[in-house]
Amino acid sequence: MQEIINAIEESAIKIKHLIETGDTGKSESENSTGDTQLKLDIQSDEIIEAIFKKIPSIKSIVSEEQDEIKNINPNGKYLIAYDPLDGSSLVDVNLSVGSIFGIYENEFNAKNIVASVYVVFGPRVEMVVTTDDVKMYRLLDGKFKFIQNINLNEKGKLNAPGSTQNCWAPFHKQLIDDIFADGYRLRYSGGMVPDLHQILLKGGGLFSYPGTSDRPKGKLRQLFEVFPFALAYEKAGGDAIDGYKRVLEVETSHIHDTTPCFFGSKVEISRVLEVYKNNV
Ligand code: FDP
Repeated sequence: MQEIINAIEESAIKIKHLIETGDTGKSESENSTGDTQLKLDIQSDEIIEAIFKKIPSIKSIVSEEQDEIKNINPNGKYLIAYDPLDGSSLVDVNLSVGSIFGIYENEFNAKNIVASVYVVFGPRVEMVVTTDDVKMYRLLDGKFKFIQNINLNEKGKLNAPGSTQNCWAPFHKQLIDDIFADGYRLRYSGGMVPDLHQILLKGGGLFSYPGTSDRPKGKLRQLFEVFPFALAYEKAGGDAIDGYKRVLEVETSHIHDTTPCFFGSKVEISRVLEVYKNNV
């Protein structure tokens, strides 16, 4: 596992340089989910793939930017699903973005996730590694240094509601309105990595990306985005659900499947469950 973490550190240093100097324009192509790929998406993907290909313990990789799983080492132990540059459309306005990695064994599905890593590229570069606990590192003088363990409080103060309000179900809108009415503050940049990182570091709250009228299964991808953060939230003492159950119990039938998702501290997630159970 350590060689994978080292590889992610190496890729993060290269991607930081790419973000700082690269072209933020669109490419000619779309990814499997139908998003127009930016040149930065493709270049970040190439950086990570080239580094992962040198790691003997990696059996297979699959990127959000690609259609298929790539088998690298038949004797490798780990399978890695990654989103090379999540929120890449925010680079041109100089907001934070991130890379997300889900590390699996045997098969790409929630039951088999054994670790996750995300890197936040903001004013600082930080890497959060989840195994049995959640550890944050910061890039200082060219090296990642351990800063702190991350633990969520029982209840937080932030609310990050995703998607477009006119596509929300009425009961979901009511839930979000009620949370704000109770004094929660809006924190939503449109980048999943910094938005979830903020809630983790500020002690708690709720991030939601529900099923909507235009996307009944939500927008966020299970293997590349939802499961890696679900592991981090659970190990930090919070929860991650699809409205009804743990997202780490959601089945995957295709590598690019999406799922509605809610990440937060215990109190906020119980509140979501309470509302959703009456609205199946
Ligand atoms: P993006 O499409 O810019 O890559 O991964 C998808 C994502 O960003 C997340 O980072 C973010 O949380 C979400 O989309 C934002 O979607 P909405 O604008 O629909 O809320």
